[in-house]
Amino acid sequence: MPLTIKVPYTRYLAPDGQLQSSLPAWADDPDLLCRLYKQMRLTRLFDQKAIALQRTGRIGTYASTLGQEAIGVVIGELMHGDDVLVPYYRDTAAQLRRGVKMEEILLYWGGDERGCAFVDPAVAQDFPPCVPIATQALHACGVASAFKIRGEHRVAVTTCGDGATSKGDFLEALNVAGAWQLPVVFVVNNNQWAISVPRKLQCAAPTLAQKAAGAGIAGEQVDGNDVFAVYDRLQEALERARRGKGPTLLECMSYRLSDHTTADDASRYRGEDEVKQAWAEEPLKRLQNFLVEHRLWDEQREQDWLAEAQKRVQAAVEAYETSVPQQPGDALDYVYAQWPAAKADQRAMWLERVSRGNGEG
Ligand SMILES: Cc1ncc(C[n+]2csc(CCOP(=O)(O)OP(=O)(O)O)c2C)c(N)n1
Ligand SMILES: [Mg+2]
Repeated sequence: MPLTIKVPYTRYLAPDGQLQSSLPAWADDPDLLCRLYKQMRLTRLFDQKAIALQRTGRIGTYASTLGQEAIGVVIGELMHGDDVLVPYYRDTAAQLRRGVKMEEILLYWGGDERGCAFVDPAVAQDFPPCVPIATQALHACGVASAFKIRGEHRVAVTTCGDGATSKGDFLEALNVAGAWQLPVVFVVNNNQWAISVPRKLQCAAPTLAQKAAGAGIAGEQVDGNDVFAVYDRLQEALERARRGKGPTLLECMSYRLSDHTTADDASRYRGEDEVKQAWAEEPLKRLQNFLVEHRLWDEQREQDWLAEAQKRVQAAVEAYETSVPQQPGDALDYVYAQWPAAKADQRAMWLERVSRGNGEG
């Protein structure tokens, strides 16, 4: 018989915006709730713009965060300035709320190294998005080890998808986090798909959060489309880590409403009914319904904020498009602190080919 592990699951807000249970005390703060909503709305607008920029050849491949805004916005809202975010490639929402500039995110997806060097000092120590699956989980443990050795009350937060939890790197990271009791929080964005592989083919365990048990750390699930649930449980996980009480794996149940990236066509491998159902449960409309019903938001505020958000996104696009292009050598310069002598020929060859207009070589 497979071992059964009971994993806590938290949801306050049902998909229609109605409360399922009474809210914790921290939620009695209209400014906070409106701020979370506005940030989610802004993120969605930016995300749509990024896809449009890719479609018109102005950035490269882009991984949309559509439908998963609650998770990222709450991460960005709750982390302290001196915590470190070690994100994956679907973390536009968290990065923006942390203070990464929209034009920096566009630079990153436009293939420009400056999209990895955030100018705001508040996020200067955050890592750039990690594309190799799950490797960032171990990097986060390294960061958290440094905090622990120095006796600093800081937390490393790392994110990944459901598919990433199958990787050795992820399981090794959980293990070391538990063994060394590191101040790290693993946020799993379970959006039900790893490109074309559905969650149920990815792992036989009923939850991904229960992987925490094997490492001796806390693990739980939340409705990742319910901003209240994510906030409540992440807040506790961060505080636990900050007080030296150990790491947490927080599995946030959500859905990837978009294609995997702009290089994908999800209609080839998943049915319309499933996507339709997921739209009925998405986080932005859910929070909006709640706010409107509690008279904290209305159509006028929505229109005013949309106009302001459009302005911000447009200004970022202009800043991105008018930025002076990097030198070709910059594509290599950040790979090593110092370019190795043994690879000097390769560098020279690259620069020579680029100068002949044959950069792909
Ligand atoms: C080490 C490695 N192997 C394979 C890939 C190709 N790849 C890119 S995204 C992806 C699926 C990841 O799915 P999941 O972890 O669920 O994250 P999601 O994209 O759904 O947010 C794979 C296999 C990669 N980027 N890195
Ligand atoms: Mg996934």
